[in-house]
Amino acid sequence: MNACFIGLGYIGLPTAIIAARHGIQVTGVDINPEIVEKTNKGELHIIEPGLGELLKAVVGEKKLVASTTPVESDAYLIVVPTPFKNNHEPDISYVEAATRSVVPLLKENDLFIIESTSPVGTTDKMKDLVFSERPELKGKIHIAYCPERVLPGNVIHELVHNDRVIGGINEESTREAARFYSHFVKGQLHPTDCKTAEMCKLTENSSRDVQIAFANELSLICDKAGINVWELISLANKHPRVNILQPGCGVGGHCIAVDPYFITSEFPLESKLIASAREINNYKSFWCAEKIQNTMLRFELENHRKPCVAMMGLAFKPNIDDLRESPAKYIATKVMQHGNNARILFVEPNIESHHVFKLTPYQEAYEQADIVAMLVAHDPFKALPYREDKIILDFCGIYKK
Ligand code: SAJ
Repeated sequence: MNACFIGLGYIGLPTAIIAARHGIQVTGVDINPEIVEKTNKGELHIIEPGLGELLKAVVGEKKLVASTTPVESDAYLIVVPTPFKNNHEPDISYVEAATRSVVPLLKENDLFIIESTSPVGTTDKMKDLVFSERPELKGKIHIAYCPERVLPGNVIHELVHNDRVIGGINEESTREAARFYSHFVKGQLHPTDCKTAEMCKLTENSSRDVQIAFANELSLICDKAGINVWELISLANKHPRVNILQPGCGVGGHCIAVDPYFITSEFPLESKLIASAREINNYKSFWCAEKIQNTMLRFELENHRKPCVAMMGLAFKPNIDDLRESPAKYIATKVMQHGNNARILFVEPNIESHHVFKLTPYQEAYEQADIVAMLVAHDPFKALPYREDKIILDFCGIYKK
């Protein structure tokens, strides 16, 4: 069976590799010629543990070939980004462009699958686009929406073992899409229609955003009430049916912080809780920056000198090197802009260097700082002994104090 994956990013490339590992002849397509070139040399352009060896194997066996243009296949998978415009309107132009690129190649009995996180109704729109260009294919090809839910850093395992939702435009499409995934997915395949599958992906991530917003709101309340929010949540979670998540310095990444807008932009009157969760999580980052700045001012008033401040962590979540859409980066930037030449040390143990932030090793920064802002709960920070002689702003529960 031949499959053409359009989009060789954090999801498309690993999925193309796994499919190739399971006997599917794969063409991986990307508009970036450098990505195509690197992939054909068996070199990864993304960071994902264990994926490099698999890529080398499938490229060596010629089971995966990268190209800048799609080739005729039996199955086409759209795995391109779906960002949102600055008014939080979802942008499906990449999905549309990818769809248009394969329309001329489609033939009877082909399978067309969208994996990209999309606003509800996108698959139907792409179906209409295909059939308006190729009316003779109406009812002759299978079209489905099949979202992914893998966690960066654990992609290889989750691609194979996670359950998947298979949303066809009709039952036959659902069946054919499930047959395709059964080549390499060991998790359960759950059939449904394409709109429900689109909404399912948005629901999963919006539910998490709401849960995190609850934890962040608790942290603001506890700060005012003089209660240790970490102890409070730990005690509440002793209840057999309570599971409150952890406060942080905000919500980052291009999933949890983005997907809820796909719902609120389409259902603005109905999605009040989802919308306010976004506001709370965005406000938390602003609140953290304010707290650091106020602490710096108070230090200067009491000590008649400017403080040395350590900003511990820049990544968007613990123990990764990805700074995209990172709240910690936003906070570090705000503090740097208003630092009125206080000495600010930036720490990110998962990257070597950064083009904006001059990095300091975390032990050195911790030692030198008067004020320590714990922004991201990276494991190495948990080994740093708590120091009563420093002002520690623990936004992510390193010490749970
Ligand atoms: N966060 C908190 N407190 C928590 C958990 C997370 O503040 O208790 C923050 C993190 O620091 C981070 C953000 O939320 O800034 C998102 O973190 P995440 O743990 O949700 O990780 P993601 O965004 O890499 O992965 C999520 C996952 N979705 C769910 O858990 C429902 C993953 O399964 C999805 O595949 C991924 O989004 C995606 O691509 O949609």
